Amino acid sequence: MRRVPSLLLALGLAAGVVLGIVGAPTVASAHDVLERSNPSDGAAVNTLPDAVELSFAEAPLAVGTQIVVTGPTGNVAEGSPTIEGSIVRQKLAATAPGGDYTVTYRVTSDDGHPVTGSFSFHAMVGLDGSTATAGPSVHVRQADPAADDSSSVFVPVLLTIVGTCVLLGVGGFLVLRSRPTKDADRP
Ligand SMILES: [Cu+2]
Repeated sequence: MRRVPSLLLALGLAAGVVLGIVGAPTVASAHDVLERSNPSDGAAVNTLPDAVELSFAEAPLAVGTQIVVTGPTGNVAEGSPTIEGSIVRQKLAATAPGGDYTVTYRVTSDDGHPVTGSFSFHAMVGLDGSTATAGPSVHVRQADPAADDSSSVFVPVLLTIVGTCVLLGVGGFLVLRSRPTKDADRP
């Protein structure tokens, strides 16, 4: 009798491990992450471009896109962002001055989940022709956009635990059900 539960335990663990391995890359690749931007994070550019561009790993969905570009005079994003393939473009107001800028974005990943993050850059000369009154401040690199995926790590772990529990439960049930027959067989 002892061999049956340990065999089931081994099967349950094996199935759980397989679920965990198969589940992990699927979940991790589900979210669009910011791959590059123009200007890039921490960059000091001579002239403020008339738009910021965010390049994602995959094309975000058209819904729920928000880009806020905050500079010395507040938000200078003008109009709605446009999506062309995996690139999200946000036009900037012609009145935007030189200085430090922080871009905060929110896009909808192709699995429907929101992806948010931010990055900063410095522009010496603004679109209004003004020169930044101060040099670039220290740019603290923003948290990795992929850090949003930290909660996803728990999904494969959960799958492993749940998979093991379900298989052990089913196995235990079968063992209990077969017990009277086996006991009756014994002299
Ligand atoms: Cu998702």
